Amino acid sequence: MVKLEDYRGGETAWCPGCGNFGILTALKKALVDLGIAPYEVLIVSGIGQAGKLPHYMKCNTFNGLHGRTLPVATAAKLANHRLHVFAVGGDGDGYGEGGNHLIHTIRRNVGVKYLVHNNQIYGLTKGQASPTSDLGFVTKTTPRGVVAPPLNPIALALALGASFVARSFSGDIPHLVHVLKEAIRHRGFALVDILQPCVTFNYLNTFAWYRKRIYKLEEEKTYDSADRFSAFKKAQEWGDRIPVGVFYKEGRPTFEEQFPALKDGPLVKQKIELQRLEGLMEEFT
Ligand SMILES: Cc1ncc(C[n+]2csc(CCOP(=O)(O)OP(=O)(O)O)c2C)c(N)n1
Ligand code: SF4
Ligand SMILES: [Mg+2]
Repeated sequence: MVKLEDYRGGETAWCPGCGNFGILTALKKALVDLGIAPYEVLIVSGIGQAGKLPHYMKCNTFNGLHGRTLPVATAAKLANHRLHVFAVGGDGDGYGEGGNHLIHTIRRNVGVKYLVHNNQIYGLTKGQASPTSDLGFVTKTTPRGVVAPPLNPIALALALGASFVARSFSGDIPHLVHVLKEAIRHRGFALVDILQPCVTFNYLNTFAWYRKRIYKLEEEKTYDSADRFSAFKKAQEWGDRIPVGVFYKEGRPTFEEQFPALKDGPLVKQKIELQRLEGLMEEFT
């Protein structure tokens, strides 16, 4: 039986009280609840405080360049589509530097689960405004306040035809575990935007600020997560009331399901014809 200790990784270097801890705990718990063992999991990350998460878990991990998690995760999923592949990163990493990759990974419906630690700031580089910083938010690089409106990741994903779009809060671990389990069970790409307070640099979007505003879509009896237009309407809410939960999900073919070469099993398990490989290598010499 899989246990939480099986996933225990290295010493953490996050600030005490950081919202990232809740995400680390919830991800391990969701995997254990679903009986998924560390050898079946790959976590890909780029650069940032969020990008350190794979260092703190014992499983397959890959730490690459800032904003480039999704191409790596896509390649890994195609090489071994039986693996549970996660991409994790910050709001800067995913919605700024890696924005272009997000668009095309959603469009392709690659079976990767994408966890965005959305602290509405660049944490690792000491507190510059990010694409999701609220209007008027003052930082060292925006001393008169942010003037561009924030990117809305939920609305963006819905508009691109994402097959699973959710938001949760790192201060509510049971809710986050529930949403992560839903995302893992979903076939295809899943975006989970996680509201993650940065206790050192984001003085505005604190745990208390979120707790006052958050409400759960699951508790709205009439909410239908199969209706993209209702989801789009909910995605516009931000400020006094902030919805969390699964905004939208639908079943549609995944990217990897459509490759004939993968029908015989994962590429990593298939027999390689060495002669063909040698021929290919020769072309590069
Ligand atoms: C190509 C590139 N550009 C910029 C940087 C500098 N840099 C490192 S982390 C970071 C922002 C991190 O913010 P975010 O992705 O929100 O992660 P957080 O630290 O908040 O978790 C930046 C700009 C870099 N390492 N590589
Ligand atoms: S700077 Fe912010 S995001 Fe980074 S570890 Fe500290 S509290 Fe967390
Ligand atoms: Mg950030």
